[in-house]
Amino acid sequence: MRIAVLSDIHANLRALEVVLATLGEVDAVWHLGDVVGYGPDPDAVVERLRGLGAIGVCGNHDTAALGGPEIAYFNVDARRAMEWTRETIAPTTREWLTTQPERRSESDFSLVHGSPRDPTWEYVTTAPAARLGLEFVTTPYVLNGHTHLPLVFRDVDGLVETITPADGSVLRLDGRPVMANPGSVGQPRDGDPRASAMVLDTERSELRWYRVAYDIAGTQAAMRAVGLPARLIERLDHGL
Ligand SMILES: [Mn+2]
Repeated sequence: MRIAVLSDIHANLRALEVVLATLGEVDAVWHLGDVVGYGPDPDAVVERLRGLGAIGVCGNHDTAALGGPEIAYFNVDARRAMEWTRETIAPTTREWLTTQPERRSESDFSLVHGSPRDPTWEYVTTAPAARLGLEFVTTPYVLNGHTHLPLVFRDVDGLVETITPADGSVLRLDGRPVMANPGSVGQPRDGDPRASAMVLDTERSELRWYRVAYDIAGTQAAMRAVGLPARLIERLDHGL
């Protein structure tokens, strides 16, 4: 099976469509949360994922969109965008978001937004944090998002190594514990404004990363049209 692994789409439909076209034929779509928030197309993105039969987990922006207390911890721009998201989303979007669990496991893979220890909030950016997360699950592999950074931690005989995947990078899954982050479809933060995504090939036991250029100006125009914060619009140019 070829499985698209998408995280932090953040209501960016243009980025999502180009990513799906680039990844090509897939047998399944797994998402790692933060489907909505920041971006201008929450209903259309959820509709698209629903149509694809995507399964996944909720992120902190998804639970905030449902009225959760997470919004209190957002910065001023994220909060304004979330208030708009809450007012905008259709009942069907709300229903779909409600069905997304905090964590799920699919064969050898645990899916979470932040980390296995704290699916809602923990940002895994260091090897020690990854080690604690990997100890928390019974599957060899963890797929996570939240940081918006394509990043891999692999436990090599008790030493956790850090790998920063680029476009086209391939990681072979050989049984050693791995925590892998596809990066963000809708709001990359590693300085590369292109959408980031990953494909899991279960026959070959490998992960492959993709970076995909999309119509950033189109997303920015859509954000401007609904009055989303200027700083959120601008950061898409820089991938920050
Ligand atoms: Mn996010």
